[in-house]
This record gives sequence, structure tokens and C-alpha cells, in this order.
Amino acid sequence: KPDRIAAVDVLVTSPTRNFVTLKITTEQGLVGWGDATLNGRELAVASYLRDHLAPLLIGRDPARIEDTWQYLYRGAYWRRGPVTMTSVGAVDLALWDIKGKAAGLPVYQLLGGAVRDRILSYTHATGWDIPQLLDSLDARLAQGFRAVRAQTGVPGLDIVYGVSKDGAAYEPAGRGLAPVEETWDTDAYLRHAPEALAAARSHLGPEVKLLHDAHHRLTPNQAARLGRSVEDLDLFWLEDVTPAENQEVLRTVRAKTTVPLAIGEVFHTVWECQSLITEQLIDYVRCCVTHAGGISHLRRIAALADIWQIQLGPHGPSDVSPVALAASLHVGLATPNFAIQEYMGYAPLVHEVFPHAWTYEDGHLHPGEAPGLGIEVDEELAARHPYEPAYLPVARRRDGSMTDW
Ligand code: GCO
Ligand code: MG
Repeated sequence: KPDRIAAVDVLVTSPTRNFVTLKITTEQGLVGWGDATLNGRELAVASYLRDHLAPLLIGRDPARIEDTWQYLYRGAYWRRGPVTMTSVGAVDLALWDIKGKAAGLPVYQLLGGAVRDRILSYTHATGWDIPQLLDSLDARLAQGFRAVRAQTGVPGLDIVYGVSKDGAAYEPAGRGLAPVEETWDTDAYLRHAPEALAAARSHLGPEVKLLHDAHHRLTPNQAARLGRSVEDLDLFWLEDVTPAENQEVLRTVRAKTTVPLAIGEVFHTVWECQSLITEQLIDYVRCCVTHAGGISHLRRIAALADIWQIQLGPHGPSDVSPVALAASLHVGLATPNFAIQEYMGYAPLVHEVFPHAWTYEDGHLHPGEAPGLGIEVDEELAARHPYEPAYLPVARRRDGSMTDW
């Protein structure tokens, strides 16, 4: 007699930052967890799950993961987009968690077993100026990382993406009732970034993998110029060089520079990645397991990318919860073209709220051997940290016009 979904709950909690976590409970008492965190728009996903999907899920067979995915995706009619795909992704993660627990196996075993022993990870090194950046690189190497993303301040700008002035861990979403407005100057950035990255490369030596995130801010030609200016630094990747609604513009960048390109953290389905992959316009797909429709859909993206020798390097900053990281690592262990996992780390309280089997050691991550995703939620502790409104910043140029953050 098949098990049935008996309850669907959505926990909106804020241990140092907001997370939305889906809890699916079955009649036989199995509990599955899914991450549904959409930084800055959390309550939209909570409502989509609570008000629209929960009634559809009660009574369904939790074992039918793919049918549920098809039912929620095609049944939405208004498909794709961050809210819908994060909601579908959360359900997908929870159902894979339940299937693993029912089978007594870690999810990676259900995905075909391990194709590697451990997963290479990269983390963030930041410095308001270059000396601070070099210190931050040393601190990350001391933690065992073999791959680091380098971001610095920009002379003349007061706030810059990805960098905190006081050396604290960078948290993109600011608590409060309105986004922080940052001033951005691409010309100043283009003058400074090559110098900062060259200093990072000479400080690191040739082996450590060096990454950089342009965070959607360049025009195609500016991206080509930046790529050319760092050509001999052997970057592992240059990320989000342009706002990627228009994927064709990457042809311009690709024609002018060989620097490896990574795009996809703001994509939600394979369709947003499609021409970037089939036209070889990128080297790495950054889609996150939560925001791209869960394990089931991330595997489809990986499969298409594999055909074109493109690898996965999924998004994994502090606003991707430990539940999503767990799921990403199960995919990572079982997917041949999974290259690297972003791991920014979490505050101690977050690890307490989300006790997890996944581990970080010596620059690498592993999902662990616990059944399912290998993660639980301390609901009592989580309830002590209720949701607080928080927004991602916005960016304006010096003339006051809006630009991409
Ligand atoms: C990254 C991302 C983040 C995003 C953040 C938004 O590469 O880790 O660009 O820094 O800005 O996840 O919520
Ligand atoms: Mg990024």
C-alpha cells in the first residue's frame, strides 16, 4: 500500500538571515525537507507553497517524484520564473529526501552512485582594498580551500557588491523595509578589477583556482575587454559578465576572449540556459538546485550541458540554505560534469538550526551517508528566530539611473 502525503508545512525562519523551508510529512511518518529560499522575495514562495501547492500535495503518493514535478510544472500553466521554480524545487527536494529515507539510502545512491570521492568547493575572499583581499585569500587557503573567488572594493565607490568594509562575512540581503541603494561606476570597476585580480594571482601562485564575479554589470564589449585584460591570469571563471536575459550577446564576448565564463545562478529552468549551452557560449552553468526546479530538473540541465562538454558549478552563497547545499552535493557526487560547488559557509546558528550530514574538509565537500538528503531542522530553535523583512540592494549609476545589481 503506497504511502501518502499527510501534511505540508512551510517554515519561514531567520537564524541570522531568512530561510524558507518546506516540510512534507507522510502517513507512515516520513519527513522530507526542501529549501524554498528566494532572497528578498521569501514570502512569495511561502505563499505559493502554503496557499497553492499544499492543497494539491495532500494525499499524493510521495514516491512519484517525477509525476509530481510534471504535475506542478505543467499544471502551473504560468510556468518558469523564480517563484514557481523555487516552489517546485522545494517539493522536489523534500520528495527525494523522503524516497531516500524510505529506501534507507543517501540520495546520491538513488542518482546512480558516486562518480567521485568528494566535491571541490570554492569560497569567497573579499577585501575593501588589495592588501585586505590578499589577507582574506590567505585566511581561506588556511581553511583548506583550493579555489577562491576574489572581490574587492572599487576606488571612488562607497559600497561594492560582495565586499563588506569591516571584513565581516558578506550578507547580500540587508534587513529593513527598503533596499539599500548603492552607487555603481563600471568605468572605475574596469580600471581596478584587472589590477586587483593580477595581485591576487601573483599572491596565490599558479595552482590555486581564482574566480571572479562581475555580477551582471557589464555590456558585452565591456565584458570582452575585461576578459582580455585578465586573459593571462588563468581565471577558473569570470561569472555573470552581462545580464543574461539576452543570451545572444555572449556570442560577442565569446568571439573576443577565451576567459572561461560562468552564468546561471538567476536561471530557473534548462530553457534559460539552452542556447548558452548548445552554442557553447559558457563553460560553467551556475544553476542552484533550489531555484532551478530541484534535483530532478538540475539533472536535466546537467545532462544537456554534458552533451556540450559544459560543467556545473552551482550557486551556494549564504542565502542558499544548508538544505539546498545538501541536495546540491548529492547531485554533485553522482553527476560526471559537476565541477565545483560554491560554499560561502554559514553562521554557527545556521548549522544548529539545520543539523546536516554533509561535511566540509580540506577544500572539498561531501553529502555524507545518511538516508535521504541527510539534513534535519531543529524546529524549536528555528521558531525562536522569526522572519524579518530583508531586501537585496539596488544599484544606480552616478547620474542616478538604475543599473543591474
Ligand atoms: C554568488 C551570488 C551571490 C548573490 C546572492 C543574491 O555568486 O554567490 O552572486 O552573491 O548576489 O546569492 O542573493
Ligand atoms: Mg554570482
